[in-house]
Amino acid sequence: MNLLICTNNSHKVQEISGFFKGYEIKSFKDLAGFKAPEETSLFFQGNALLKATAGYKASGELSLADDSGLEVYALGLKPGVFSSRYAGENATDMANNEKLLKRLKGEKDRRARFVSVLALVGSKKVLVVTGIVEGVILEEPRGDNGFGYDPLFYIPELDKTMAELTLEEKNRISHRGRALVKLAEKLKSY
Ligand code: ITT
Repeated sequence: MNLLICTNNSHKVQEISGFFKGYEIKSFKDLAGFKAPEETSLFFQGNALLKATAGYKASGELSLADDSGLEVYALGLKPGVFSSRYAGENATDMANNEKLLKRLKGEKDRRARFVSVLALVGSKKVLVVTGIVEGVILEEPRGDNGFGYDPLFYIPELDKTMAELTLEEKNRISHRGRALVKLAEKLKSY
């Protein structure tokens, strides 16, 4: 069975692949000449469906997209769908993290959550699931694993940031991991 993971983010491919043992995995990077669609929706669901639908049209294979982001309560749930572009188009993770720390300077309420919406598009039907993990934004980064805002995202129950977790540990508690568990359940009767 083939699965197209509709992303250009190699970290997402790594995290998602672990849930699809036995599948032949490809991503957008394997589709010659393919250009990922612009993420024009203001909702995770909308962008996940845009990416999964574009992947399915281009490949004809079962296509799974993740649209995800960080929602910070004191910032009115920003950066949200703009998480990867917070410090500008093509911003680096470091620039995004620096902007976040600047925006939260002096802020006492540092609660935040990661949200992942997965959309699966295939010949039979469309599945959409959501996963969430709650945490707190630290004042300084900690840890080298993961990507994006992981070094700033502290999980009190584990006394670790997301970037201090192994891939397996992150998948067990992360927004994406939680959404993938829900998707696996739905896939049983796909
Ligand atoms: P694709 O659109 O190609 O999948 P992307 O990284 O641009 O790749 P999104 O548009 O869904 O993906 O943006 C997600 C951003 O949210 C991501 O770049 C990070 O800044 C942040 N993010 C999402 N999940 C994260 C995670 O597990 N750890 C840290 N940051 C995360």
